[in-house]
Amino acid sequence: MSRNDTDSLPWYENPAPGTGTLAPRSWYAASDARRLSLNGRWDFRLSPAAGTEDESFARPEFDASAWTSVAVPGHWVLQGAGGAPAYTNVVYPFPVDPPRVPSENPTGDHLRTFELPAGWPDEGETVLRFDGVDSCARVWLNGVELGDFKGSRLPHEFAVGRRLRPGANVLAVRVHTWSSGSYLEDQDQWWLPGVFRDVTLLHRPPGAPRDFFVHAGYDHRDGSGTLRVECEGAEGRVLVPELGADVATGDTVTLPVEPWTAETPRLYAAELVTPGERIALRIGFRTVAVQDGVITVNGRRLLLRGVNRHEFHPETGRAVDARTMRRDLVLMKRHNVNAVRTSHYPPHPAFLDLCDELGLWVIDECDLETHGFAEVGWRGNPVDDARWTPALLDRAARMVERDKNHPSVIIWSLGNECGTGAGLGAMARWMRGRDPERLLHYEGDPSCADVDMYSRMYPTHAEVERIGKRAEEPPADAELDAGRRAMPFVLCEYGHAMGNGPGGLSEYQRLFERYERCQGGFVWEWIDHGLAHPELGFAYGGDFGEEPHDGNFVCDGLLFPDRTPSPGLIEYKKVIEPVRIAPGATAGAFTVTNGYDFTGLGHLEFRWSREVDGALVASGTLAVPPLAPGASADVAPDAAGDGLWTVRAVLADDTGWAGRGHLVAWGQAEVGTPPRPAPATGARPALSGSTVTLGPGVFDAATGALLRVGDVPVEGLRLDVWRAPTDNDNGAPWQPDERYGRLWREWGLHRMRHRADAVETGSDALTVRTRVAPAGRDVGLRTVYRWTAAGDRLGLTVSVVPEGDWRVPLPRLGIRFALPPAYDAVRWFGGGPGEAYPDTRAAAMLGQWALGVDALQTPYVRPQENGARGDVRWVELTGDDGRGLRAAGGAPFWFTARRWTSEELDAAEHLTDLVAGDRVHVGLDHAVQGIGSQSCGPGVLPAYRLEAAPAEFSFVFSPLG
Ligand code: IPT
Repeated sequence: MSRNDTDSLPWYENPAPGTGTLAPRSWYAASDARRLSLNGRWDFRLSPAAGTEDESFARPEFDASAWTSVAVPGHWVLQGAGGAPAYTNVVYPFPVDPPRVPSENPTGDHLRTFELPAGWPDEGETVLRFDGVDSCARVWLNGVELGDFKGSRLPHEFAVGRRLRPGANVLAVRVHTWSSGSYLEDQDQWWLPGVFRDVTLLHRPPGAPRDFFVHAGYDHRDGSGTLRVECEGAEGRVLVPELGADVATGDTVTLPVEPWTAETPRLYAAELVTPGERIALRIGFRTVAVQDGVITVNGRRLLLRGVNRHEFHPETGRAVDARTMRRDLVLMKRHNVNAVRTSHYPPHPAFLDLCDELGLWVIDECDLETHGFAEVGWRGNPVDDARWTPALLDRAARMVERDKNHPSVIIWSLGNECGTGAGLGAMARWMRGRDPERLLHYEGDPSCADVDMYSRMYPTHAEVERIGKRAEEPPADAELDAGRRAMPFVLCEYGHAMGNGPGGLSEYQRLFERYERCQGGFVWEWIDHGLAHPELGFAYGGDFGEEPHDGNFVCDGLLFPDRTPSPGLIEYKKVIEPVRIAPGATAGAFTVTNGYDFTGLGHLEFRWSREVDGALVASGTLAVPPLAPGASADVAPDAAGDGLWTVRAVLADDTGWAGRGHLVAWGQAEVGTPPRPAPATGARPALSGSTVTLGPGVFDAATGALLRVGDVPVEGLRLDVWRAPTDNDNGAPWQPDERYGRLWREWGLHRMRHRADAVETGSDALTVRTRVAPAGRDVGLRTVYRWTAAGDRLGLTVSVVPEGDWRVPLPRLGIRFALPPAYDAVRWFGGGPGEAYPDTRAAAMLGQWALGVDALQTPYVRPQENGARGDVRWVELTGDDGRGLRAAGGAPFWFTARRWTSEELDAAEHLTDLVAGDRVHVGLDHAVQGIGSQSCGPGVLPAYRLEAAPAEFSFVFSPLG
């Protein structure tokens, strides 16, 4: 690409950022200047290619009556207006030939006729603002071209001047799906063209500021705030009535204030008063720094308990309405999340207002990712090609200028996954120059040349620990090593929440708490990007026939697409809880630790309860002394006794994000010996015809198969090792070979065969000897079922001895059986109410729980193993008539119950493939393999691997009703 080449390219292929737009400035929600929203129905026409020179549609007299219409903000591909969404993660869906894009470049022409409201001022200027157009736009007003721009998730303004007319005006916008900007926007998400954020006409009165920059620092040593508002293009005063402050723009005032933190989002209502405009401000005083290798705010170390948030709505894509934005933040706050990385682009500007108000630390990330160049050895990477630098600087400026007045934003991020290059350095220099009061982040450059923190995605626990000790492997260059080793450390992405999981969050959290340098991280990611689909429920990559695509890798969130929290979010809430309540040294006592970074525990109320056999026997409130951040105290309820003690920390008052009583943190202790099932031995098996009866059990005499427990028919009870591999079992294609989903199938664990070797009727037991082994392999599990009984109790002890050279862990080890479909009411004592696996069990609270079989299922967008309950002592499955089966464990166990088999679950690609059969399939597991995070991260930690090893476990069954 030579200079002349790019000059001769059409505007949308030229790497230059645009023409005709105004310099960027800050976004604000309210002022007394007039504004007119141009959101609504727009006339729309889709053309298959960008090449058309026909611009007649932009002329005011153009007749668009034959066109269709779309909603703005919106993506036309989600509105039945032609075309379809397409998903790729890393790979560009077009040839990598920057800055050229395909001729097949679906082009949306948009038209909007609007009435200029009466009294719209003549004097001053009027600007037309686009908050987001994907991927580029060329704009005409009343037939006169205003200019063009790229930078999908960034604002662009034009001065409309005399082109605006009283009465009717016609705005024409041409949008191409692909542009040179697409090379800079290779984020892992759906490709969704359209005018997807607001379009607004804004009056700029004479004497109004062109822009302003609020500097509001906090000095934790003396409790003072320092305020200075730089104002460009006008002079004025800043009024902060609550502080009695009235200060000229440009002047500095220092006065006692309450600081802003994510825990205490103290905002002062203020006003910027200039001759032409009064602008409402909300000022938060805080100071961000790196001190002694640690990120601090207001002098204190931060622990980021974060999530990566893409903008997503299952119906409207990246056009996210205000209610949904607030909902996201309320859900985050309710789940103890204190930080958001706006992956991988600046969000809708109003989102940051909400972060200021509700209290979240924000890493604001620039709209920049060139990951697809990794597929071609990073050849031609725009961040390493000076011809793209103006576009990079334009993006940096549009983000920083737009968002610079938000106290919540403490870190700017250059972008995501761009490799390395001088363009990034240029962005960083500009950002530092413009805003030295915030920190810089970028993960993709291991030298950390441009940034203030060492950031990584998906490292193992072991590596995080080494980094925590500042003892990581040094990079080749000693100088770089010294620089980086002195830096604080964050995980910009970890805990890949794809499908069931992520596992191992607790272990990361312990590292963040242990090592000062490890300042937490951001789980990948907030929400599944499953698009609502009439036949499939939620669609993922490939469901619209696109090629290439990356399948369900787009569904890797802590929320399901409809924003229901997944078990991953419930687990994360518990793992990052800001108060630790742990069993204390003496029975019934608890150690309470304040894990907040800034506040005491005064906003919480502590409530205790004691349960025996699932019944509440006593409860009360617990007096916890004032505790500074990091401090602990031992406290004991004013009562004693055996049973299950639970202490809950709940909100003492209503907040902007949850009401009084909302559960923030909890801890439990079991005091005394938990009851164990009475033994079931002594009864004598009796042969009669083709069956053997043993206590309530009736067996097939020839095969030893259990047929009934009392009146309850039981089918197919046998050893089970298979589970429908989770996304984390399957791992990502680029992961090391220890990808169990694949290995398990290679080893044939999905097709185990059961050979009966002996059925022995003894004096007090029925013993069935078997060998369970995969077809095509020479490994096996010698499995002996020993049945005993006493009264109405039927005991089963299963012993398993592996044979051969097992080189893979087992998915699970337990028994399965099927019950009639009516036995679908489940009650259990154990962990609950939600799903748990060995490395995702922090949130499982001990207690007695009841749920229907259908409610036990977790609706992962791509069906997979789910719904296990852990630490179970007993479980009962009953029908409406109260009849059913109870199973108690010799030791705590795991159970699942579903209306389909693991094989059917495995075969399903979408939830709509799961069809309820005429059985309830029950799994009672002695042990299960952990979950890990290998769909894009480390696998299962060794402690949670279920190795094939000799095992023995037992259950006692009894009929109910
Ligand atoms: C990393 C990306 O930054 C993120 O956008 C997303 O794709 C995530 O992974 C996986 O879901 S990049 C990955 C190849 C490490």
